[in-house]
Parts: sequence; structure tokens; C-alpha cells
Amino acid sequence: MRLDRVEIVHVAIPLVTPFRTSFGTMTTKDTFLLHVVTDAAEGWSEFAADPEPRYCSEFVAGAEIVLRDFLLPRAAALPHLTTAALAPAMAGIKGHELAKAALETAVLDAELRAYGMSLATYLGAVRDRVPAGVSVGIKDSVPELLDDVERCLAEGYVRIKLKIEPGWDVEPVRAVRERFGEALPLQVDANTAYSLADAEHLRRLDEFGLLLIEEPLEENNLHAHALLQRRITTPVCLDESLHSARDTASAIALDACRVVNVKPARVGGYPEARRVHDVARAHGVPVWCGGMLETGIGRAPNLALAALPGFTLPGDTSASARYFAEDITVPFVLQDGHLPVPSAPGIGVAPLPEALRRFTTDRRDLHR
Ligand code: OSB
Ligand code: MG
Repeated sequence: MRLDRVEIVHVAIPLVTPFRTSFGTMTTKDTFLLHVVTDAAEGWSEFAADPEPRYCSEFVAGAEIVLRDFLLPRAAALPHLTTAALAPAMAGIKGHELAKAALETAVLDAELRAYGMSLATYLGAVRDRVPAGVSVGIKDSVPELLDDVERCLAEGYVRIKLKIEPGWDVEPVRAVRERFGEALPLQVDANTAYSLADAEHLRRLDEFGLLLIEEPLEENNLHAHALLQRRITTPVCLDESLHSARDTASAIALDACRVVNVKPARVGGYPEARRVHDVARAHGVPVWCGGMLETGIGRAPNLALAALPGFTLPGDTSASARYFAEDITVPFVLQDGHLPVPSAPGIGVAPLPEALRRFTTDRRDLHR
């Protein structure tokens, strides 16, 4: 393929309710889409991070510069642009996995559309629908939390994840367990809010039979997570600390995680996410697909990934309506606790022009 044009489309979409984590409260999904035009086909992707570097070091304005000044010139210099050629061309730029994933995914979407192949088929999906979990934010009170969890269960979500932080952990988990019972698949996510000094406190969560505790300690400290795992029975799951299949292999070897959260953007794209899955699966370590409050453009390819055989736990792959009154694609709707895996070529969806227009805050060429 030849890269003719890359457009950046900044969007701001209001959330139906504020979403609070240990690192902040979100009220709007504020990010950008990439629209890649080649001589063979067009492709779309969504940048996964936010305007501020609070979940990870990458952020919207920084990623735009990295794409414009470092990644797009390398893509444009390739004699034949393919997804396989793009990754090594970008490898000389350190880090910036989320920016790289945005470009790679848009190119992959275009390439697969040119071949008429779906991302699910390309990745090796074995399911045409995937079970949906939901991530429930930190609330002002336990009754408010119980109402929210009840609403999610009534909608059909098959697994609940509670966001936790110091001061909002044992009591909310106990309340949810007491109200909804032992059988509810339940897990927690701390987004790096604790330290090893909290090990005895986190051990109090062991009595609740959680599926996992996600990223309890600081990012990239595999040693500390391994030490914590020795002191608690709840399986440790890593999110922020895993940036590649190689990191995943190290974490598993160190017993720093017994479950893996795969976010394709965090590991640099879908082919690397597949390799993370392969490494974990070879070790018998369960994986599941994380989320970043994606619009339909980011949600669709995650559903394809979540259909791989090693994804044995429900992901944060919830319906469009979990976050948005109106999505910028045809919405993903929960059916019997599951979401359909897109089967059309590429990522299987594209922005609806009218909805995209209304949510667009800025649109221009990054490369021509
Ligand atoms: O840690 O998984 C996380 C949202 C934004 C940033 C980080 C995380 C999350 C979530 C929500 O937990 C996942 C989703 O529903 O998309
Ligand atoms: Mg997480």
C-alpha cells in the first residue's frame, strides 16, 4: 500500500455518568481518531489515552507530536506500507506504545479491508461473541455502589470489576459480596494506588474469593508485585506494568502476575497483543481484554481480540451504552451478557459521518 493521507480527528464525547478511578474522574471521552487513506483502502483507529498522563505516561497532545514528527515520516518512507513492515520501521522510536498502536491499527484496518478479511479472522478468533464484564467506578457511598452494581447485573453483565483505592476497598467489596452472593464473578482494580507496606491490608481481600486484584502497586515494579503475590492468595493481575510480550514473559517467570490484562494499545497494537496472549496461554495463565472507555472505533477491534482462545475470563468489553448515550459508530449492544465479534472486513466498523461531525472538535491532515 502507499500512504496517501493521514487525518487526525479530535473528538469529545460526554460520558453518561462520571467515571472515577484512583487516578482521577472522567466526564468526557476526549481523544483523537486516525483516518489513514492508502491507494488500496482506508482505515480507522482510536488513540486510547486521555488529555492528561494519569493512567499512563502518554497523552493526547504528546501522541499527536510523536505521530506527526516521528512515526508518520517513517511510515511514509516505506516503499511498500504493510502492517508487518510498519512495526520494525517504528521500533527505533522508544516507547510510545499507544501512539504506535493507533497508527498500526489504522494501517491494519486498511490492509485487511483491501483483502476483505476481518480482524477476528486475521488474529485467529474462535468465537463469534464474547462475554461482557463491566468496570464500576469509585462512588461517594456504598448504597450508591450497590445500586450501580445491581443495574449492571440487571443489564446482563457477567462479571463485575470494582475500582478501589485506599479508603475504598474492603468495605465496598464486602458489601457487594454480601448483597450479590459468593457466585458473582468479582474482581478489583487499584490502578497502582497501594504500596508493599499495604500488603497486610490487601490480604484482607483474600476472604472474598476475588478473581483477581489488578495492578495494586506501582507501575513496572514486577519485583514488588511478586513479593505481594507471596503474601496474598488473591491472584495478582497486571495492567499498567505490561508493555510487551517480553514484559509478560518476565512477569510470569517472576510470579508477579497470575492473570494478564491485555490492552492492545498498551502493548503497541494487535499483533503484539496476540503475542502477549500466546505467551500467557503457553504458561496456562488466563488473559482478558481490558478497556479504556473506547468509542466503537476502539471497542470493535478489542472484541476481535477477546475472541481468541486464551481469553478465558470476561473482559472490560462492555456495551457502548455503558459510557455513551450516543456512540460514533453503530452501537455495540449487550445480548444475553455478550457482545458480538465484528465480522466485516478490517475492524468491522467505521464512524457514522453525522455522529462524527457532531462530536468532532478539530480535524486536519497530519500527513499528506
Ligand atoms: O485500569 O482498566 C483500567 C479505564 C480507563 C483507564 C484504565 C482503566 C479503565 C477501566 C475501564 O477500568 C475499562 C473500560 O470499561 O473501558
Ligand atoms: Mg486496570
